[in-house]
Amino acid sequence: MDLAKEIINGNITALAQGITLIESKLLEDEKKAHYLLAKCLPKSGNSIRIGITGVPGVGKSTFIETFGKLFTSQGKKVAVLAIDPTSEKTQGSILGDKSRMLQLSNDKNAFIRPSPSSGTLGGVANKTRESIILCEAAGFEIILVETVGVGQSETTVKNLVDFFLLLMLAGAGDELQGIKRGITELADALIITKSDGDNIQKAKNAALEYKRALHLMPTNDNGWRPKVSIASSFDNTGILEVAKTINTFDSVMLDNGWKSKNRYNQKKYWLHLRVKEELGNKKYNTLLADGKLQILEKELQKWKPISQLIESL
Ligand SMILES: Nc1nc2c(ncn2[C@@H]2O[C@H](COP(=O)(O)OP(=O)(O)OP(=O)(O)O)[C@@H](O)[C@H]2O)c(=O)[nH]1
Ligand SMILES: [Mg+2]
Repeated sequence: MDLAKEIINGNITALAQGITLIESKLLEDEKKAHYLLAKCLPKSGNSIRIGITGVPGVGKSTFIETFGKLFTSQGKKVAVLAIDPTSEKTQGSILGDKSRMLQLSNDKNAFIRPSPSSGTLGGVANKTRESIILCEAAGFEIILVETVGVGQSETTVKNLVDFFLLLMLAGAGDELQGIKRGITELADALIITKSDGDNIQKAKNAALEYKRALHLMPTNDNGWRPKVSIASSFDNTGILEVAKTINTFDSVMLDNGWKSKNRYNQKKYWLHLRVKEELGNKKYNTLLADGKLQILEKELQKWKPISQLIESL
């Protein structure tokens, strides 16, 4: 079977096999994976990539279930991927609990894949980055990347997605803490979760506080000011609004050229990070000084997989 062809035809079994190949640590699989990526890359990119983060228990998986169903009900294909570098230690990786996504996991227009389970944060996230390429080649238009909010991972995920959602709890005594920690600077939207039952007023208050605080901050470099809203996955409230916000964001950023510019910058980020992680800092600095990386940066525009470019060094 020609795996690339099958993936591009939208064969989900082939997609799952392709991702397994990408995640494989066997040397003989590495070449095959590079070949597969090279074939899929020209068919990739036609999607909205959305990162979803927040502390454990904030309601990420439940949100993704409701949010994902909204898109599939509109006839869109939704892929859910995850980044959890701690999952090898804790065994149960995020998304291990498919029970939180029962409906979505039975939806023929959805594809759910747990986090690759070991390695450095950069290494794990890089596998997810490559998986995104395969999902897009298979025709998935909405890519959701779930990650646990553990400091460093937010920056990494930010470099994988077009739009970054930060889920927060109201009344946990942590209002505005995100702002102090600088996470909110990464977020394109802040959502106060579990806004249902007795919690609605608390959620509204928290949203107000965030709005006030964010108003004082400068806009992002793309002119976007983070949106603050409340939502409940249980009651299915506030979910449609988030989707609308993201659709607006996407069309504005497509039109003004920011989306493609940002994606190219992200590719450069991964090229540099992978070279550092795979070849070491010393070699990286030499390559940089010799202008070799700058040449590879240009190659990225020709749909060359990063893994293949690094191999050529
Ligand atoms: N009241 C209420 N509870 C919710 C809502 N969404 C999730 N929960 C509950 O919050 C708990 C955690 O939800 P998850 O979706 O597993 O949270 P998570 O952020 O994915 O958690 P981790 O994967 O462990 O990081 C569960 O008990 C859910 O039932 C909501 O909209 N309203
Ligand atoms: Mg979860």
